[in-house]
Amino acid sequence: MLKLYSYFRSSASFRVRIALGLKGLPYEYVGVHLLKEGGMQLKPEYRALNADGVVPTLVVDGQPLIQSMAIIEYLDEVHPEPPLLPKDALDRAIVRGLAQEIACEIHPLNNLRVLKYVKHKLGATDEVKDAWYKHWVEEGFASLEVNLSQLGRVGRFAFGDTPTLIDLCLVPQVFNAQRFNVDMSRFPTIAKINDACMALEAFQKAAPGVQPDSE
Ligand SMILES: N[C@@H](CCC(=O)N[C@@H](CS)C(=O)NCC(=O)O)C(=O)O
Repeated sequence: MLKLYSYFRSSASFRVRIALGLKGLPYEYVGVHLLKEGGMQLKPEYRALNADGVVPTLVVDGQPLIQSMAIIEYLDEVHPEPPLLPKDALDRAIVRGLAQEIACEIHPLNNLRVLKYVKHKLGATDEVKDAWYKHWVEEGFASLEVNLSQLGRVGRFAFGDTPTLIDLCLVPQVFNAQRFNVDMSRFPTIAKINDACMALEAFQKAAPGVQPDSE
């Protein structure tokens, strides 16, 4: 009953794929090519599901759900095991805050439509566009690295010894950072958490390289 509209390289889709994998939920994968024909996400058929023209969209029994963080929280509420948020309200706020450092502070600045605007409307060269991308990842990762260390709750994963919403956001953002040659040795805590996550099957199966629409 679950249908995921996704693009293999989309980090927001990657987050949801990890959640589905950790929860062991089967789903139908529908590839939405973000580049072909100017972007299939901008076609009226897709915008009828998600007016923003972005992936992912998860259709649950015919109801489209948008926004990866809301989708993940929905999945966590309906399928509580394994939990992706801590039980304690204060801990939950901490986890949401660190996850949102990635989802709200880094990712929106580097989204495809932002990069397209910077390049095609503002006339940035590829070098300038890539510098823009790296700048916001490096600035965001620098803050996240400090926050994770100061908080002192890093275990095997970002918050303790089981994956949480933070890890679901961190791994796809590291994947993107590596594509843009960000030097991850500057962020040893984030790099270590990424390695621990990528040892898990749910993260491996959600990775861009093994999706049905992977190129
Ligand atoms: N805040 C949204 C972001 C979704 C988003 O920006 N998705 C990107 C791929 S990671 C996208 O579809 N971009 C298409 C575009 O910019 O044209 C979420 O978390 O679901």
